[in-house]
Amino acid sequence: MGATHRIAVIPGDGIGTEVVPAGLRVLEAAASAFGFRLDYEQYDYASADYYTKTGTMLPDGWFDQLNQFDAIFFGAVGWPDVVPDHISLWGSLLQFRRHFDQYVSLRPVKLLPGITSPLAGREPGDVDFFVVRENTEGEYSSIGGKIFEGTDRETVIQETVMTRTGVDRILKYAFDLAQSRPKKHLTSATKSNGISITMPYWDQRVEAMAQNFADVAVDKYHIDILTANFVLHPDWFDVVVASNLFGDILSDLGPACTGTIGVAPSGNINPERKFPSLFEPVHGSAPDIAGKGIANPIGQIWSASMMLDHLGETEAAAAIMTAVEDVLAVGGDTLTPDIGGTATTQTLGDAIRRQLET
Ligand code: GGG
Repeated sequence: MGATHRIAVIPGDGIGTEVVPAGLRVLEAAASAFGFRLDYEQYDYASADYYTKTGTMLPDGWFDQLNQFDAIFFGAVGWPDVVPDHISLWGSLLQFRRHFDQYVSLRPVKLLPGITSPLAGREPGDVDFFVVRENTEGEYSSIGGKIFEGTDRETVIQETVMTRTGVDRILKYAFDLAQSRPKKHLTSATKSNGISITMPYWDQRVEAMAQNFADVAVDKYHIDILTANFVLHPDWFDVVVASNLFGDILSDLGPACTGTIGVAPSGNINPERKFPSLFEPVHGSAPDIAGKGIANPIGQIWSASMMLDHLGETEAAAAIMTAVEDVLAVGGDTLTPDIGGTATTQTLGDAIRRQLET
């Protein structure tokens, strides 16, 4: 038997509770096919149900509890009928990202076989890039305040935070990734004509970092035209690096251009491995389809593959993606409605698990 990996499982809210079991069944199949062990512990916190019971999203001691694990396998958070979104997000996922210093959000964007892109004429291979999102600072800051509340002069302010350490380390990660890929092409997103202090600072740090990567071609775009080019020319991109907010937006738009956000995975990564990294689909809890059993499990299963890759189980990680692509290429009855079928979450998840076992 190979290594044992300790995994904290947090399904969270809505379709998170439906796609996580599908991801776990695939992980189990990968572990037995490739001879390693997964020790899971499942937690009910970081959810609206937990908030209703306790008045808080996380228990005291969550940091020490989760810090014992090699990785965290997360579903989705958010149930606005019960907890305002900013409270559920700041009370859970953003705490994990900050306290475990998961400063890289790595989000692959790839057109998979059997999925029709809404962009005419695109084939698998045409769209295959990464969004690297800064994950611990930037526009997601809690610095600000409200004055003159309830009057005509009511004023709200929220600051963007960019530190040299924070900007340089995400740029270094993105440049390293670009250098490791055949195209060696990095695109940086800002809005440095309108946001006149933090964004030009990001641009300056890109220029400084580029000096260390002479073989990486660098493009800088303003976010507005960049989003247009995601739709018009997704084949232009290789590694796209952006601040917390812009990276979040780009990593929903990218997968939408490849047919569905339902397949999109992400890793919230602490590259130094000082703390556990967290793997979750890009999609949220999707209250509109939650409870119907029709959510696409591929974003969660692809996140499982990224988690195994991070844990050094590279063959198992690759085999999961081959199984996903094989099932999608056959198509038909096993696909969920978002990709043109009528199948349930469990049917598609089980088809991928069976493919992995063959
Ligand atoms: N699985 C992703 C998820 O639960 N997303 C909820 C959300 O609102 N995320 C915002 C963010 O990633 O910054």
